[in-house]
Amino acid sequence: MFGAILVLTIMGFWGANLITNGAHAQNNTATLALLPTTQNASVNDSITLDLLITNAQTLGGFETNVTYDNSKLQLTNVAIKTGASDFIASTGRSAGSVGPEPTVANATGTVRFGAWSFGSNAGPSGDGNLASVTFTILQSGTHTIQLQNALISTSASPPGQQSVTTANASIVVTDTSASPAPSVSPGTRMTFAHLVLEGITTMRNDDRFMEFVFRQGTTNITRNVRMRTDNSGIFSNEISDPTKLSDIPVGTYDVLVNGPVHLIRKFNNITVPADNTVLDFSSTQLLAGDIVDDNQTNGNDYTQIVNNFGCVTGQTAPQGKVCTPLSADLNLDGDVDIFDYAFFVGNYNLTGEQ
Ligand SMILES: [Ca+2]
Ligand SMILES: [Ca+2]
Ligand SMILES: [Ca+2]
Repeated sequence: MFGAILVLTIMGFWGANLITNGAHAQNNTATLALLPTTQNASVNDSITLDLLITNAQTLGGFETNVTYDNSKLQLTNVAIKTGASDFIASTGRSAGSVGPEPTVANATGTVRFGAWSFGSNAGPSGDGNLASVTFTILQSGTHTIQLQNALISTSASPPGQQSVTTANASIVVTDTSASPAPSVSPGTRMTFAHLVLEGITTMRNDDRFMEFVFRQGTTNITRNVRMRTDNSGIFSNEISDPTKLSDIPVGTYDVLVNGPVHLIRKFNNITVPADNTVLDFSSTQLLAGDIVDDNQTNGNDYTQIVNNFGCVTGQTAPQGKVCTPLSADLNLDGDVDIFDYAFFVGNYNLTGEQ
């Protein structure tokens, strides 16, 4: 009885609030996406998509529509992840599900479902898997599956609402019955990375590209991954680029990580598993100062600090200074000041790992 009342209360809260789906993504905005974004299949195949949230902030609950062409796809299962080890309950909260009704869904081509949680602990922040959705393919062609009217509530009491955008709004399923099957299935694995940069312990506004080199013997696999910070300054894959690391073959690597103005740091014996995972490089920060990217901090980098010193994004350059590019902003906070200088001096004349 208590559970039923709570569900009605939370659904009432959701229903009473404006939908912010589709808003411009900001750093306090969560993202919902169905992954993988593309996959190949044949008629009568069963395909499963994972519903992933990124940048959740004290997640309390979620609800979303999944909309599809019911002449081409039939919904066969929605598995909402509310177990004690699942993301929504991972801080010790109890979770339950809302919906779905697959029979109704296949009559209309839309299914709505979600989950709620309660407990004394704050809900989880960061990225996690919320549900999986399985379809049987009825017809060949390209099929689009969309997320619509998504709502995210926080675990605060009373619950707050976190804005949400559905970045990957469409999934293309290409029928391959008329062409040879690819020798390697794309699979549904999701591989993420976390890393920290010196001097950054809070959120930054801009996404940054990080270079990862996965090395086995003399073979290097290089990926440039768009990443963004959470509230603690930990960088994670930006959701518009979620699969950049997901095709790294399973195995053990030495991984070299290069930041935008940083010396390379090498992490040895990193295992890439077949399952969804986060490769955690956040135990050791990348050192700042390699402005001219040659994996050394020397006089060339210092010259750029001097050129940029006193510059602030959006403001007129101080006399005698050159503010474009503002590449000496070592802590990525939009200016070049004594803090950037201090990081540089502390790391002067170093060479990164290789
Ligand atoms: Ca570098
Ligand atoms: Ca340099
Ligand atoms: Ca700065």
